[in-house]
Amino acid sequence: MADAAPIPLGLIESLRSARRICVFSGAGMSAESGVPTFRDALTGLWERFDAERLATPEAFHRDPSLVWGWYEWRRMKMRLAQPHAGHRALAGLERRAAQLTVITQNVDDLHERAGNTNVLHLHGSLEATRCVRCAAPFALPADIPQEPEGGRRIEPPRCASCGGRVRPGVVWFGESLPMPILQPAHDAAAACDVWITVGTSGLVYPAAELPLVAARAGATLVQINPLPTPLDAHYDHVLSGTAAQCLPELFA
Ligand code: BJW
Ligand code: ZN
Repeated sequence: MADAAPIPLGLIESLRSARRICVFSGAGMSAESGVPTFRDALTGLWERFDAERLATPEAFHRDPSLVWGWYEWRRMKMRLAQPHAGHRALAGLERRAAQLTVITQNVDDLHERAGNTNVLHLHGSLEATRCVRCAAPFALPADIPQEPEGGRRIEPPRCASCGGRVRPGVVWFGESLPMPILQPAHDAAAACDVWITVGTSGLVYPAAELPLVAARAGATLVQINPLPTPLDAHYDHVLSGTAAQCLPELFA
């Protein structure tokens, strides 16, 4: 990847005077930690596994061991991944900024492992499994599944209280985002001075609306992505580079 372009002076000034900052991350944020994205031509999970068909309640109902096996494979990849320089730059920013809210679509915990404490997970978490029937939380075993290639069927565990199947604690297509997370994310978007989108294609709703909430409220909008996205025209600054390149430069 070529060096990223220099940071515009106007952006440096906006960041210096900002009191409330939101960072909105997607799969591209975790890509340089070795977690595959969803829709990129080169690394996208969904090229190989057709996850648009796996990440739905209907798929889990139809073929639970296929879906559970896929999620166990991803959980293994995420546990083996480490935060990169971009995650660490955001942890440093939280220590300095008056207020930083990280709003992430990612189901990994790389922001938290880097040191951020104010993180809203719009699409849930891979580790927060629960019973499909009674919603009781299920404690996953500490050891990680070892299955490098994915695609292996694994029967989901059963709930200790009702015997129902255990499901991943993520938000699938057709399911509502959790209001206790979406509402504060919306409030933070409407109140921020600077909004920084990192590594999302901006195709999945309602998450994709949040940058527009920040724009309507008058925030300065920044996009970090090595590729163009359909929403580039809404941004004040589009930085063409990766998360691990641009974030440490922005917050050096
Ligand atoms: C880098 C990089 C590097 C690479 N550095 N960058 C309104 C309009 C149209 C449709 C809808 C709508 N409202 C609701 C819908 C339906 C649906 C939807 O949005 N469909 C669209 C696909 C059209 N939404 C829903 O169903 C949502 N629920 C809902 O709205 O409930 C109410 C309702 C129900 C029914 C009907 C109507 C309303 C739920 C959405 C849940 C999404 N879940 C997933 C799976 C989570 C679990 C899991 O992980 O398996 O969330 S889908 C998947 O996509 C995952 C991601 O969080 C999400 C976003 O993906 P992301 O992060 O953008 O990744 P990519 O791969 O797409 O992009 C990566 C980007 O990074 C690229 O741009 C790269 O260039 C870049 N990149 N390397 C920086 N190093
Ligand atoms: Zn149960």
